[in-house]
Amino acid sequence: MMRGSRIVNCLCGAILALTALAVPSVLRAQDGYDLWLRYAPLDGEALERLRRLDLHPVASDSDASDPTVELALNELERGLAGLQNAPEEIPADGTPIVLQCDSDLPGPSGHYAVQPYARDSAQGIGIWASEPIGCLYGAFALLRALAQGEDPLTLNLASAPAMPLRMLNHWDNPDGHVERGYAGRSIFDWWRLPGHLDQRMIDYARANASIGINAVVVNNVNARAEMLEPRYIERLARLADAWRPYGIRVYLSARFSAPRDIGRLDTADPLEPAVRAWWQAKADEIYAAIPDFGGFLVKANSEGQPGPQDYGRSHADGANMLAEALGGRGTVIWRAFVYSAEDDTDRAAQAYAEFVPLDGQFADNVIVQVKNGPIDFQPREPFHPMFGAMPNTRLMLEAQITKEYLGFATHLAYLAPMWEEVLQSDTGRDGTVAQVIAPAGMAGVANTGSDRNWSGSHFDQANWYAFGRLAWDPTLSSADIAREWAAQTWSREPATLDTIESIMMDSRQAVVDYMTPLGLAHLMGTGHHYGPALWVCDLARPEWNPCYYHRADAEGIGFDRTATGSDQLAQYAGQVAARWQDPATISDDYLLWFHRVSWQHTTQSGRPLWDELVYRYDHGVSTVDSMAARWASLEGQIDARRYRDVSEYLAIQQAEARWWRDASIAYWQSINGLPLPEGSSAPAHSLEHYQSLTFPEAPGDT
Ligand code: BDP
Repeated sequence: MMRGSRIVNCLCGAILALTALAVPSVLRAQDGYDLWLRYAPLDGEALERLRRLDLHPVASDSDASDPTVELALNELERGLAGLQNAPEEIPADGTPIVLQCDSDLPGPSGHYAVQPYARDSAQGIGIWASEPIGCLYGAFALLRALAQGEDPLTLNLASAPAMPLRMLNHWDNPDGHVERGYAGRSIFDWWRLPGHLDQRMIDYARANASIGINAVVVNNVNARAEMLEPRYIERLARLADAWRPYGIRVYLSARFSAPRDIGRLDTADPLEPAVRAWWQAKADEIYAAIPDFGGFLVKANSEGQPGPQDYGRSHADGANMLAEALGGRGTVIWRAFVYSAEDDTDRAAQAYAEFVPLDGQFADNVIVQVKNGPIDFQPREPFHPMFGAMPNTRLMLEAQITKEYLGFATHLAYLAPMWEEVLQSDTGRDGTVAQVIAPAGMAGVANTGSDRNWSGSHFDQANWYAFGRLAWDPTLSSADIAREWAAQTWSREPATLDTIESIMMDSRQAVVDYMTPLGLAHLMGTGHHYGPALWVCDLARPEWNPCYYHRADAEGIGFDRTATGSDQLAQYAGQVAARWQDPATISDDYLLWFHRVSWQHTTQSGRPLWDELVYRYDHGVSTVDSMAARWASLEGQIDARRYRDVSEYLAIQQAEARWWRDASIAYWQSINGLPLPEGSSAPAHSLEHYQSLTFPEAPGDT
């Protein structure tokens, strides 16, 4: 680095420092685009320390020309400059951050160690990895720690991903509509690709790499066959090239009937040689353009999608046919989210019934992807009974980052506590869910869109972040993740962080309480899933109706999944089932999920069910009020624009929590005729009013 440029640096630094005096850095205008990668200037001792050390990244000769190592160096420069409020220039001397990316450090792909070292009289920080991507992850880990004000000379960060696939599933259609998307249009601009690559595609890859995400399915599981046509393969190749240095492999959702839809065959039967040959040729064509193509994600024989059962074949027949086409080059991810139009058994039992008998029949490069719970991404579900029940099949967890059933982007709901709950669940068979999925991975249905802040709300960025962090290390606590995210995204001020963390940690249970307390599920509006619709009972298929799930009448409420009902409880290991077997002892969280009880049933709180239900609704509403009040206490601590964005969304959430509470209570009272418990206020409107509301403009529909 030339001295001359240092002098210029110093002048620039002085100008920036003056600006910083005028507006404290924490209050400078933010629009959310930078996500958790703001690298906002440090202050006090943490800033002094960094300036004293004068850190500068260098790579060993053998690594220097690798594009991923170059990204790591650039990121360190950018981060250090931001944190020190200094221009992005490499100092001539100072303390080196030495990247050694071809070391013999043992561990799975992506692992790294970040530690200070002393050699002779020189000291430095080392980032050790056995491949470039480990160095990039290590660089992000170092910056994450520095951004939280930590001392680089006392750091000892050694980490390895807990599972190989840390994946986002985009439910984005090629026309730009995002199914269940609440953040605008798709971020993938197929129209201008491959000629033009939007900068957002780089910023997106960088954000993913910063949290260890290494796989992206770019299109909706309700897939269009045209995504497999040459013109899309060419566009996907441009994305794959751009994302490769960030360690991200691209995947496609494949429509099972593609050989018929676009291949001019008259069948898609997986045992038909012409069909097998078509997929083989398609796979070869994709690999010619994208040598590290990840593979196919398939939704088959589910909600009207085509699949092998259309030809009397099994899920294993279908998955194995595609697995053979990919060969050792890629993976088939076959979704277990199935329930049948003809099957009138409990929907919660159907995936297990279809898949568990197939255990051991799937090819080695097939992974079966299972949603966290047995129904469908509800605010709270028990873990899916398939976890632990297929010891000879690799199972992957599917979580929904986009909040289809938790208030869209306008409700603040931090989802990590929900994922923590499922990951830590003991299956009673093969360890915890986190242990069961360790050989495969985790997929999250993405919440990104064209909105400037990416996720539709500032706080929904935390769900993207937490998903990546938990997929990397499912033993992290949701509270710790909330705090580290908030420190990078909002402010490092401890009192502000306490407040933000407390809001986040209360938020998911609040949604459960005002929407679907005590184990209730699927009471949302038809189609768009916005708002309460508990009364809907006339849709063609029984399991599309809220009344199918709550089963309320004058006597009682809840779904009996014990031996006297659907017996779905028997799909769990004995010790797990035993915990949920008895309505007198089961946790209130799962009561109405597994049991049908009278309105007078005594709950764990000691209150009768009806009183407890109303108590929970009230509690959900008052928690949101308190979240809004806590946020209001931060005025002046947070930059004005984001402060206002969040305040306005919280006001929407306050109103909608009341709407959920009031509509629900009005409906239950129309069924049970019971008076409200003492001190609880009557719904603001009549049941008919709530039933009359329609929302043609609700986003994200199918
Ligand atoms: C449901 C969504 C629907 C998805 C489906 C799935 O409402 O849009 O297609 O999940 O996961 O929750 O396939």
